[in-house]
Amino acid sequence: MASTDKAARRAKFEGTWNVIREELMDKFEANGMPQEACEWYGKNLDYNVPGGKLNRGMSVVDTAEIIKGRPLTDNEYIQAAVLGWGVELLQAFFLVSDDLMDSSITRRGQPCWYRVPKVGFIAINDAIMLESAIYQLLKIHFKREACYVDLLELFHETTYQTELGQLIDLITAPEDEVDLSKFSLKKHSLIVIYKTAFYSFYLPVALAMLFCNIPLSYTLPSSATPIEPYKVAKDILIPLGEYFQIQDDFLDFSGVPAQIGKVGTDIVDNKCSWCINAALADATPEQRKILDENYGVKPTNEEKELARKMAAGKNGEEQGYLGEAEKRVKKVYEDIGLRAKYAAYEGRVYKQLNEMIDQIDEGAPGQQGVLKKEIFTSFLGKIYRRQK
Ligand code: GPP
Ligand code: MG
Ligand code: MG
Ligand code: MG
Repeated sequence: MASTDKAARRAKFEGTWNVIREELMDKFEANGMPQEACEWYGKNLDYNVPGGKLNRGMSVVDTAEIIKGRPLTDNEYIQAAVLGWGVELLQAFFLVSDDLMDSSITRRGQPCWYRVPKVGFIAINDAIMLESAIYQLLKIHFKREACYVDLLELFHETTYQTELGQLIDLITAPEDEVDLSKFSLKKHSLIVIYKTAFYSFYLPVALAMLFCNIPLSYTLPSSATPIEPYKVAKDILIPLGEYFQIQDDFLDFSGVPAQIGKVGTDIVDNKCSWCINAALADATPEQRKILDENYGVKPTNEEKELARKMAAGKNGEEQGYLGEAEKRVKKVYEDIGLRAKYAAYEGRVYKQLNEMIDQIDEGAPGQQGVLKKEIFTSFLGKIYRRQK
């Protein structure tokens, strides 16, 4: 896809946000909420929903067009965009909550919502309201459609899966008890499939498939064996989502705030990240000792104070600062050659995913209403070698 085409598609999708925002505000105001509350809700929506990469939301629209094999009509576009913004609202709900749980500093290049003056723990209710907004929108746009219950179930099931993932992410990373022997790549895989892959990859595609009335099973002329398209999609999208979260883990270590829009917290937060697991696999006894002693160790108040001063008037925390313990862990990562290990992993997984995608049976040329390779290659293209 040419870059201007990409920009135009993004602009079109972004253009639907105002309509959707108005609908949510109207619903809110119809409950007789005071002016002050309307302003708060509007700010919650504006601060947390539209400012991301929008890959998940736009994928719903893109996938629907690929399945139909033609541009969507104006009505279809609005409906698909509602599903896309539903995924973005779900993501906003997760991120506002996740930043509280991870004690994160910045998100999308600005302070996390809970750190905005006057917000604090009100962010918990705001997050829940972002989730409710999904169901307000589905009711307005899909109540009379045959796919309504399937859409509801899919959003609910995916939310549940993500909460399972978040739970194991959190309990594998206790604040007061660092024990690296509890980590493994197998545990990491389970965490990231649940906390990220279902909602970020399977959800947008499955929503588009339901929207396009793709049945649970169909048979193509090339083979008598029925195809189960939701299973085929899941079998590719879950490993794709796992790869995406490994990128997120790697960027948490290697990315700078100006590039990734957030300050990495995985080392200090004692997370079962891909990086620590990959490092543990190759660490010498000396390196292992450094990791044991420094992983999950918070910066001291003196280190924080110094970082603030060094940031010369700017908010030191938001620029990102490293405590001595975190620096030692990062030095071991560098000495072990984590960057090269990651590059090798990325090359391998990219090849494997392309091979899996190549197996998809698309039926006759131009056949509509079936799975197409392009659904998956476009996703892979969007994330391959991403830097943010
Ligand atoms: C990302 O993990 C996972 C989520 C955003 C899911 C949160 C789920 C909830 C039920 C709240 P992460 O902490 O690595 O993301 P980031 O690096 O962006 O903070
Ligand atoms: Mg986080
Ligand atoms: Mg988290
Ligand atoms: Mg992360």
